[in-house]
Amino acid sequence: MAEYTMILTEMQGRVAVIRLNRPKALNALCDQLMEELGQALRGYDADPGVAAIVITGSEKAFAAGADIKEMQSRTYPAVYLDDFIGKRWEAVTYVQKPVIAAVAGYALGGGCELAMMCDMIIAAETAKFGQPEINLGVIPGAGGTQRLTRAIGKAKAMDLVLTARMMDANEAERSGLVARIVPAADVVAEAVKIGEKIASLSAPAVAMAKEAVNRAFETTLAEGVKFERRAFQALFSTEDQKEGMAAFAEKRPPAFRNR
Ligand code: CO8
Repeated sequence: MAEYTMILTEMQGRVAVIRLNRPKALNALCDQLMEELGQALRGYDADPGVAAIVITGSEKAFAAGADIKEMQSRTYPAVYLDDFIGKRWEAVTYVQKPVIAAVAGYALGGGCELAMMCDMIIAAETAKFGQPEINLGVIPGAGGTQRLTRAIGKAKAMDLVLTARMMDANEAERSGLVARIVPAADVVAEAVKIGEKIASLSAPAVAMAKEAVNRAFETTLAEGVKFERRAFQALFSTEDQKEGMAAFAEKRPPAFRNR
């Protein structure tokens, strides 16, 4: 197992939990933290013992954004040549297994963007979401203007991005950003429970379901529906489809074998 200094990792059954761990900086997402997160995500995605991944932070902050102190002196040529954001930040979007963000406290700027790159957000009652980059003389740079707008619509996205206003968990749930709200003490347990449910299902079906839903963000309705139909049809080539349907007919729980 790799040595990490800015994240903590543990397995809970077949669910991998990655905890962002820079408490003194409210989990500000510096380059090293993002490198470590990417490495952990790639490792878990390749590990057949892992069915789902949870990313969480601390009670006070999921992440208070990209590391402002690390960014402040950067120049355009430097961020351009380094592909700042691209390489390091998009690792989570390449993961085939479901990734669940368990958010307590602040999810601001790059922290909100990281949560939105995950497949689902479970929020503690204490969660606060925002894109306050405008206060710093910049704009969201890791997909915030795009993913937030698709998730909650133009009216609220403009409100947040132009004014730096934060949204609490209730507003985020009402607006469609968040799947569930739970008491702060339960946020990781709830996300792990979802991961465990996923672990009991057929991995090829889970991966295709995730890919198909994500396709809705990338393409037209007609293309998305066509993609879904092909994926649905392809699943008839799996043993798990035969098992799942036989188990239903025989009134017994299915025993999926991920093939
Ligand atoms: N970067 C660096 N350090 C931070 C950050 C951050 N984003 N957020 C907090 N910290 C540090 C503080 O500087 C402070 O450190 P120190 O004790 O050494 O002074 C420590 O964390 C605790 O913070 P506060 O004392 O400010 O704690 P409060 O409880 O008073 O306030 C807040 C909490 C409201 C969350 C406040 O810290 C805050 O406003 N933070 C900044 C939020 C922000 O602007 N986020 C957006 C950052 S820009 C961004 O994310 C761009 C994304 C672009 C894509 C990604 C590219 C890599």
